[in-house]
Parts: sequence; structure tokens; C-alpha cells
Amino acid sequence: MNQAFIGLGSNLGDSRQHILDAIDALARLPGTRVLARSRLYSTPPWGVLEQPSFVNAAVSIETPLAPHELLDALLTIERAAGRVRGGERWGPRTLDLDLLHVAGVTLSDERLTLPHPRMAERAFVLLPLNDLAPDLQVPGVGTVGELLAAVDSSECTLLP
Ligand code: PH2
Ligand code: MG
Ligand code: MG
Repeated sequence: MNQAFIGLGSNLGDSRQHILDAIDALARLPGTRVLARSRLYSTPPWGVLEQPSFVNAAVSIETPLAPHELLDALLTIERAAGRVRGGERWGPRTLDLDLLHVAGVTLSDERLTLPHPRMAERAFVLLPLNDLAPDLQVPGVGTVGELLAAVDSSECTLLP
């Protein structure tokens, strides 16, 4: 079994519902259990500023799927939520599921890099992840809690 952390984001359509539906879809993957779910956050857009704010969350799962199988499953769930690829990099999307970390795995190929190469700089990733795993070590850089303390999360708010 693999233990994995997945970051979820949406800023088109009913973003909260897209995120909740995606968590249900993750729980229905073969042999897979959702271990914990973060709270939901509203976060200012990063990368491309002229777009709606995002809803972001994170989950931890236990799954028999190997990292690349899990990646394929995430892309399938994104497509089911109406995600169209080929839009602007960092632009608006109905659903984004990012594989952030798989316990004990570091790898990099043309499809996948683990841990996620930019997670350490992004409040919208670290804030929900900190709900689940503040002590998680991001190899070479520190714990999630330490990294969160070093980024500006002042404009991120908890959704009711
Ligand atoms: N995702 C992006 C680009 N910018 N900004 C926020 N706040 N949250 C996101 O999930 C996000 C983003 C590309 O995946
Ligand atoms: Mg992303
Ligand atoms: Mg993505």
C-alpha cells in the first residue's frame, strides 16, 4: 500500500462541489481509502493573477495504486469534472488534482516528479496540507509546518 497526499484546487463553476465530488471519487478508486481531509480554503490566485480566487484542499489516501497509476486516475477524475487541458498555464480550471507526495518515494520523469517540485513555495498547497501533516518532511527543505511559516498565507481564508 502507498500513502499519498493530494492537493485539490478549483476556481471555475461550483468549486466547493467540484472538490467534494473529487474526494468522493478518490474514495471510490480500487482498494483506496481517504485517511484524512483538510478544511477548505479560499486562496488568491497564484501565477496568473487575473482570475477568480481558488478553493483549495488536501487529502491523504492509502492506495494500492502505484504513483503513475494514481496520476492516471487523478487525470480521469479531472476530466470527469469537465477539466479541459491545453488552457493557459496556471490559468483557471474546474478541477486540479496534484499528486504532492507519496511516502518513501522520490522520482522524476517526463510525467511526474515526487515530491511535487513547487509545493514548498505555495501557501495554497501548504495551508491545507498543514491540517493533515504539519510534521511531514519535504526532502531537503523542511517540514510542512516550517515551510508554511515561511510563506505569506495572510490572504488565504478558511471557508465556513
Ligand atoms: N493552481 C494553479 C495556479 N494557481 N492558485 C491558487 N490559489 N490555487 C491553485 O490551486 C492554483 C493557483 C495551477 O494548478
Ligand atoms: Mg496545480
Ligand atoms: Mg495539476
